[in-house]
Amino acid sequence: MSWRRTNVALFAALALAFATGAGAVATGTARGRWIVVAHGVAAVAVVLLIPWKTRIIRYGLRRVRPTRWLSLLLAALAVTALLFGFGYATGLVRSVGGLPGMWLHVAAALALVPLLVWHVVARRARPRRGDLSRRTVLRLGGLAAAAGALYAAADGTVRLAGLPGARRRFTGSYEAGSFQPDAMPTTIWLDDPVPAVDPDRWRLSIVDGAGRYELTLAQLSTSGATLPATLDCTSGWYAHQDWTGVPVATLLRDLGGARSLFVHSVTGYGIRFPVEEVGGLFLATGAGGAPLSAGHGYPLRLVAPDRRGFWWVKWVDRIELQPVPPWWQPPFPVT
Ligand SMILES: Nc1nc2c(c(=O)[nH]1)N[C@H]1C(S)=C(S)[C@@H](COP(=O)(O)O)O[C@H]1N2
Ligand SMILES: [Mo]
Repeated sequence: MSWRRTNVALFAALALAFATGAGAVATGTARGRWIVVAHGVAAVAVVLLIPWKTRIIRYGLRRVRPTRWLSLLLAALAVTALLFGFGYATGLVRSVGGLPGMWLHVAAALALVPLLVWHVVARRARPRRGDLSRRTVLRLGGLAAAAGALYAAADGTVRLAGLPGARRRFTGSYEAGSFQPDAMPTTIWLDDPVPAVDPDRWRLSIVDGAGRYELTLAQLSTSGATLPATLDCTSGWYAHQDWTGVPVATLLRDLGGARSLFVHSVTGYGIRFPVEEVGGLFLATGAGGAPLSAGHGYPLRLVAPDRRGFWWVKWVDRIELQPVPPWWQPPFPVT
């Protein structure tokens, strides 16, 4: 492959890997399975391009540019992201020094984005006539086909060899502590502290079309409804639990033309749901027949089936119907 085509193909593969990676983190239903597969195929395409890119890099290093260290750092981060990605996907390397491999994978990928943008701008090549030629399209198609075939072969090998990677959920997560809430990891999205909530003073505020009212923990605990649902954290683990608590819809007296439901935590964390989803939401006071632990959201946490873990707000103290449109919720919460 020519240098130009190699660089264009590599950029396309990296851009696809980034987009599908973000998509994989957002998806919580089996319909999103193809995003995770496309992420793997894009990663294999990057690997296939390494021999060609290596030649370009060797040549480029003959010119002594002060910025070459940035380019080399970019290459190192890309290789790091690939290694942790494949390590996690196969199950061969699931953590390093106590840090989840998925977390390291995402950290390396996010760190390389600004460097990649700089690199593409600083070393840009002007588009040429032949860039969209039949030959280029055929080459790119060939690369995509090869990457797809190699991905399928690698996936089959992981299954045949019985590697841990074969037991992942469609999101890429590994099972951890199903039906044993005490064995389930506790995860904080960014920087929340685990709050000490005084159950006697704690109240759930409900704001709906009919106004505001409050419930005590004792009042919420009488329901005894249960809901089996799977918590799937974007850091790469999932757990099935039988949650006990109250369906959110039974607490809302009047939707009053609201467009979203804001679920607020004692810590200040909060998530906004489209009002169409309130029928599936559940507020849990317990899991596995016992009250929630402090780490898992005592006294009350949200259960949002088909949504990834960061939507499952812990230590909930207020649910509020609002006229605010649901897209006001960023795809990944910022705090
Ligand atoms: N208030 C609050 N709720 C939160 C979080 C948080 O940081 N703060 N983390 C979320 C994330 S990322 C996940 S995966 C789940 C983890 O739930 P667990 O700790 O009970 O396993 O809680 C979610 N709810
Ligand atoms: Mo999470």
